[in-house]
Amino acid sequence: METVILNVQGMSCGGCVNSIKNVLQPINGVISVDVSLEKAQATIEYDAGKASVQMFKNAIEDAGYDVAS
Ligand SMILES: [Cu+2]
Repeated sequence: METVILNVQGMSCGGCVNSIKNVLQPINGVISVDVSLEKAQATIEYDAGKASVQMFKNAIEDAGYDVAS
């Protein structure tokens, strides 16, 4: 199991937090998702054999937010 922390730009409220959780949790291989509005971060535990950081970035960007590299 791997853990990655992504810096997410553009979140302004709890609805944004839920939006990001909702796009990350269904990705195959994602074990847990924690999103902090205060830190502007998403912490994702995942199985690296099934999911990748690039998939998470794409999902977050498709939802209308930006991921700082
Ligand atoms: Cu919001």
